[in-house]
Amino acid sequence: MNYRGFATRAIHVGQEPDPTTGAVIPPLYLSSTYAQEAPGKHRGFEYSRTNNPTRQAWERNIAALEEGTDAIAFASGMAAIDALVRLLRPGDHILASADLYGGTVRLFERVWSTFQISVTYVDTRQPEAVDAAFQPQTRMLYIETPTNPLLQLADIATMAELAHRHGAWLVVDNTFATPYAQQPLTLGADFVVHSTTKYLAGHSDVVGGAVVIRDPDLGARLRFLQNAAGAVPSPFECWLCLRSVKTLALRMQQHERNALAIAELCAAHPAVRAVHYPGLPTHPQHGLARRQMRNFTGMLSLELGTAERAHRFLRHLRLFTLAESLGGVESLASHPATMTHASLDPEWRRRVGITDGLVRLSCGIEDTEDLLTDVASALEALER
Ligand code: P1T
Repeated sequence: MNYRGFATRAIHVGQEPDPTTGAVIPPLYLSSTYAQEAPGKHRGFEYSRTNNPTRQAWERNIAALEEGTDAIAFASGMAAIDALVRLLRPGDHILASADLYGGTVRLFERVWSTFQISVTYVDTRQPEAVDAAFQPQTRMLYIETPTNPLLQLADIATMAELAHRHGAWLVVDNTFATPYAQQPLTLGADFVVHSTTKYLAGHSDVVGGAVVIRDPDLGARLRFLQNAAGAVPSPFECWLCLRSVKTLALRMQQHERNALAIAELCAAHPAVRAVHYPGLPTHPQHGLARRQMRNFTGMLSLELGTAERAHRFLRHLRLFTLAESLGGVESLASHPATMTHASLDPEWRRRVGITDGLVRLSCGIEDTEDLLTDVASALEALER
C-alpha cells in the first residue's frame, strides 16, 4: 500500500508484520551469510555486506520518507558522502556551500583533493553567486540547508535548476532538516544524503548514514559502491533506526517547540549578539524557510561575542550537555570553533563566519520550561 502521510510511512514502510511468524516488529537478522539452494540460487540474500534483510527494511523506510525510489545505507554520514564523491572522476569539480559540517570540508580538502577532485565554496544563499561559480568541469553542487552551524538556507528548487543547467548533480545534505521538514528530491535534487546519527536515529546511540535517490541508474551505481567499498551499517544499527524513526514526526514537533522558545528568549536577551534560527521572523531567510520547510527543527546557534563568553555560557548550562553531535532527544550544546569545526583553519572559519563566540544548541525534547530556565540562567552568568 502507498501511504500518503509522513508519520504513517515512518511507522509502516519496511516494517510490515513478519510473514513467517506475524511478529509486529521486524526481526533483527544478524546472519552474515545465507544458505543457497544451488550455487548462485538464493532468495535475494547472499552475504550481509551485499544485502541484509534488516538493512533493506531500513533502506525502504528512509526511501519512502524522502519520497525517493531507493536508499543506500552506510556506516556513517561521512561514509555516505564519501560514496557520493566516488561517483566522480579525477579532474571533476564540486561546488559546495561555504558553511558546511567541518568533517565534510576535511573529506573534500584532505582526502579527495589528493585524487584530483577540486572543490570551491560559495555562499549558497545567493543564486547569482552560485551561477557564476560553476566551472566547465563542475559535476556536483553540494549543499547543506540549513547549514551547520550557521543555519543558512539555500533555495533547493533554484539550486536544482542551476545545477542541471550547468550539467551537474545537486546533492542536499538533509541532516539538519530531516525529511519531516523538507524533501529535496521533490524539489529537483538528485541525491539526498544523511547523517542518520542525528534526528533520524534520534537517541544519540547510533552512527550511520544514507543516500536517497530517484534515478535507478544512480541507485545502482551507489549500491555497487556500498558493496564494493563495504562501509555498511550493522543490522542492529539499522534496527535501532527503524525503531527510532517511528517517532520522528512527534519528536520534530517538540524539537521545534523548544528551539523556537529558546530562540525567542535569546533574541530578546541583551547578552546575545545574534540568534541564528530560521523559525524566527527576524532570520534573513525566514520567508524561504516558510516556503521550503514545514518544521524549523531544534537547531540554532548564538553569537555571544568572544570565546571567553561562549565558554562561560557553556560552563553554566546544567541540562544541555556539552557534546558534539545533534538531533537526539537530549539537549546538547557545542562550541563549533573548537569542536565540530576545529578541523578548519581559523582563517577559513573567519571567512565563513564561524566565530570563537558562536555556540550551537541542539534542543532536545525535554520540557520547554526546564530548557528555558537552563538557558536563562547561563545567560545571566554572562551579565555578572
Ligand atoms: O558523524 P557522521 O554520521 O559521519 O555524519 C557526518 C555529518 C554529515 N553531515 C552533517 C550536516 C553533519 O552535521 C554531520 C556530523 N555532524 C556532527 C557530528 C556535528 O556535531 O555537527
